[in-house]
Amino acid sequence: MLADRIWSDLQLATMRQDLPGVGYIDRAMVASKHGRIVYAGAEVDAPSGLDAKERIDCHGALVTPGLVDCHTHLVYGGDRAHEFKQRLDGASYEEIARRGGGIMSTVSATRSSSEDELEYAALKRLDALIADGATTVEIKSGYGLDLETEMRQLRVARGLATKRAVDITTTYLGAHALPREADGDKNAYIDQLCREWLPEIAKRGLADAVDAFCEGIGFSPEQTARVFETARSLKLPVKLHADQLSDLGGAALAARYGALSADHLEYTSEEGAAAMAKAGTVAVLLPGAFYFIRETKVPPVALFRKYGVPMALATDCNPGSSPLHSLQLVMNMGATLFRMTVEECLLGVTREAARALGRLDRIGTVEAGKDCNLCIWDAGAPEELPYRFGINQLNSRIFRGEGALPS
Ligand code: DI6
Ligand code: FE
Repeated sequence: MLADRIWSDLQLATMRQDLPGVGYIDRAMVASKHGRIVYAGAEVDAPSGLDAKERIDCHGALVTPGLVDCHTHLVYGGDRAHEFKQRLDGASYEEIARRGGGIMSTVSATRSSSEDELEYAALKRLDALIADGATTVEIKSGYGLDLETEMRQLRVARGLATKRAVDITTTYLGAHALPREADGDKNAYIDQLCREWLPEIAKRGLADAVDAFCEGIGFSPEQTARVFETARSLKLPVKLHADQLSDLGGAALAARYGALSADHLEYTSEEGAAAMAKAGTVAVLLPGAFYFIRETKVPPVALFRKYGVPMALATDCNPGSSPLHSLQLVMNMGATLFRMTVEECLLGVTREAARALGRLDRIGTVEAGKDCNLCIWDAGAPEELPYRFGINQLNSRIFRGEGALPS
């Protein structure tokens, strides 16, 4: 067969499920045709007659799948650096919120931003993620909280895929916070979301999934369940911001609705972990938010291991609790803050993140049939990726078979 490109002399961390750990293959090669992988494996096992129009010698570099950021809030107006400064100067979160700050300040800034302004700001953040190795990025709405602005966020998010060589998936997070005009009536807000907004967003095909913030300062388990019922009736998969600040049984609730993922999970109980394992719900851990809000309760990684819950890692890139734009740093934080193993950190930003998006059929591992999304690293061993921080170890990034060649 004549492929388009062959990358040879790789140390390939395939992340294949049928191989242990990171699915490591030494002296490997990858061949792509029309953007898809046609062969990935040992050079000595390559089918005879496999050749390519272009061959790239990678001189023993480590290669992984393109990284997958499965939880971001990338599209929003303004920023919250001034609040960060106020907090360092001694103001409490509550004081800042009372002055109209916190999540509501981002809602105001997002509502008053045009589509172009939102896109311009989002592209800067997206470019940082791309330069760091991301080839797929999930983006949530949730800073509009009215139909028009939520749709604007989702349209901008979808449009980013036409501006950059990257896959975007979108998530409707209308149940993120209660806007001022709702006058404190969370039930009425959820009524309107379920009756009018979510069906409209589904009809327009603007969201690939539906999320909610189940928390004292967000929405109750009952309100969350109503959102999930509506999503299910519209055939949209669900995921949940669960057990971030307290244990409201969010993980078990997500599992009950067959959620793709439950995210944060600092306060998840043993029952929650067991329920997630049964439902196949991925645990998405977000060390950037843990670090930035100085949380001290670590998510129950040992329980997730015990029950066999797949663990993903993501940036949670957002202006309030995690202004973080690097999956490489996320790997390091997964290791240092959550004591995850090297294998768990690498799988967390590739295969398990793809699973959390319901996209494992197309991305997340390096094997024949999948999109040819690769990261070629200035590293020779997998442990080098979570080991160094504050340095970009990406040599080149391939998206659907195309991209910069290694230097
Ligand atoms: N959990 C978080 O950490 C963020 N949203 C959420 O549901 C906070 C978002 C913000 O402060 O803007
Ligand atoms: Fe989040």
